[in-house]
Amino acid sequence: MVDSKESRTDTERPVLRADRPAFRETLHVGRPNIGDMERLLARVEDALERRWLTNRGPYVQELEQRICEYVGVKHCIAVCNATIGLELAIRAAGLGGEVIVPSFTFVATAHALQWQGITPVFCDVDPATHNIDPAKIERLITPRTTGIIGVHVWGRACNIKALSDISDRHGLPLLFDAAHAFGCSYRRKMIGGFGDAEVFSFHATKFFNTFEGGAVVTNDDELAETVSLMSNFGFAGLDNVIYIGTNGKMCEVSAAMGLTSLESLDEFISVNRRNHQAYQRHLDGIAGVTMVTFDEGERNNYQYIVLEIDESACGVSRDALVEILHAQNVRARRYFYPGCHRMEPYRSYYPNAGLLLPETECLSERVLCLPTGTAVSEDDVALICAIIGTAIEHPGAASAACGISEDSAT
Ligand code: T4K
Repeated sequence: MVDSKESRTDTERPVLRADRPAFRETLHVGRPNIGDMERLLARVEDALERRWLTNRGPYVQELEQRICEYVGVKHCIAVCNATIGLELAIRAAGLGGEVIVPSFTFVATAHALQWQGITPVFCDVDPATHNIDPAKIERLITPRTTGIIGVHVWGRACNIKALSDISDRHGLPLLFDAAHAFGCSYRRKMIGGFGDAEVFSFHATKFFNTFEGGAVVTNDDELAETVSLMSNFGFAGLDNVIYIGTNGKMCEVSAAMGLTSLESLDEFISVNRRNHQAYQRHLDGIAGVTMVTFDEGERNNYQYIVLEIDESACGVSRDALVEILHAQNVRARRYFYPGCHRMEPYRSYYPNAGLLLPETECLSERVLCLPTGTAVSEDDVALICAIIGTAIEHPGAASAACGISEDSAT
């Protein structure tokens, strides 16, 4: 990080050089937020003294209770990560055959199906929301369809009403990959209680983290019971296994981190919101750069700073901009490039899937994510935006100065 005095001077329009990046230390998308370390270490010490380290220990139970209260949902099953959480929810909801999902998501959403021999049927997204487009779902329903999974991309809720109507009309279970959406709401109700179940991620890169972790949340008693049993090998009491299961349990140290992170949740959100507003201010008016915004009437966690780069309007491609930012030690990310349908095994199974996914294809060529969170200051944001400004005003010079070939500048 540059010191604040230097960054203020530089932000007017920094001179970009490959041998002296604007940031001395790399800025990452997904740098973990850490709460009160002393409280965390005290909890870890307690767990060690108790010698109760996993298998739904007291911290896990407390975290589950706190999440139920925060989200306003009946059941929370804490799990070791959201990918396993999705697999559990999918299996417990009885999905098989084909399931309709967006391709514009982290590959875990599709893998959680394919891992169990279920075919993900990719649906295009609405370019305005980046979420699955309800208007394109029904044409994908076949006799083999057993469910729909919506993804609340960037924490912005799917069109839950439209998805629920489709699910009701066709008698299809509806799940949500809510990996991005802890702390967010839809129509003033916290995400977590919609559909048959929702799955949060508490991975280190999420604004609220348990190192690795996640949770399946639901208001359905039976589904909750099944997920809970399946997450513990299917054990329903000592020596009595009643389902196929896996080991999806969260451990006590992760839950200790979760309880500690929860105590700083408001602070994490307010820093993210501050940074989001700073990005908006600094990027305002740069032609060809559009920032994903959030409905201020809803609760948001603002954990993703997402830009869409329109090369025809700004003269620089998204990929060239990413290269320039990387050369300046800003590790911008191209989530979710190139889309699940262009990753294995899906691109081999469905080589022509892109024909039905024009919005996904277009979006995955335009989107980039920038660093935020408690490791990123407002001065950092100003400097990142100034780098983007320079790159767009002088693309050739910026690329050359960053040691990037002229060809990749556009
Ligand atoms: N569904 C959706 C829609 C998701 O986005 C995700 C995960 C899932 C499901 C599955 O959830 P989990 O099973 O993970 O709970 C990262 C995260 O690993 C992944 O959790 C997240 N989405 C995805 C969007 O981003 P990568 O492959 O980009 O991670 P990686 O290792 O490149 O880390 C990202 C950046 O974070 C790096 O530049 C460095 C920084 N970082 C990372 C870690 C782990 C740190 O500074 N400290 C750290 O400890 O996937």
